Amino acid sequence: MFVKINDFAKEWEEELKLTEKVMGALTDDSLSREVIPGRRTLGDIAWHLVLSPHYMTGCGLVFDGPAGGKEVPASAAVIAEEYGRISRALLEAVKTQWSDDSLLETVDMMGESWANGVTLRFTLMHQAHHRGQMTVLMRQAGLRIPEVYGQTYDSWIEAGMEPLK
Ligand code: NI
Repeated sequence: MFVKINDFAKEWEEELKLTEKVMGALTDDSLSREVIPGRRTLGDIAWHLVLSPHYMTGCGLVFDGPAGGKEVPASAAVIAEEYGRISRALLEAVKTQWSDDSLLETVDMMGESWANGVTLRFTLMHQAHHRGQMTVLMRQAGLRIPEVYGQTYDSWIEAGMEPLK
């Protein structure tokens, strides 16, 4: 869990930039790529990452949700733009509305009592989880994957190196 606002802020700033790189590589056509037929699409997962920071309002933070509500936009650019806005709105709300003590306060989350610092950690990990799902679907959709935590197949090739298997 996070016990210092500053620690969360530093990690979230880095992570939101990685997520923005992934969101920025989406195309409108790729949004309909499904995990398996009839299940979540790449657009659904991307929009889930736009919606989910707003769940932190359940812990008492106040900031606007994404424009358009739960409906997944048809435009990859709109999804990327809304992600950038809401991820920074969450950061700003945490920095201006909470103190380090707020991170120790508990709130009922999914039937359990969670400290706000735990919920922030969950939010960060949850984003990384779905971002990983996105990069697989993006590769399957023929898109170039940006580097997230290391080099990609394409960047190995461009560096004149043998891609790792
Ligand atoms: Ni989720």
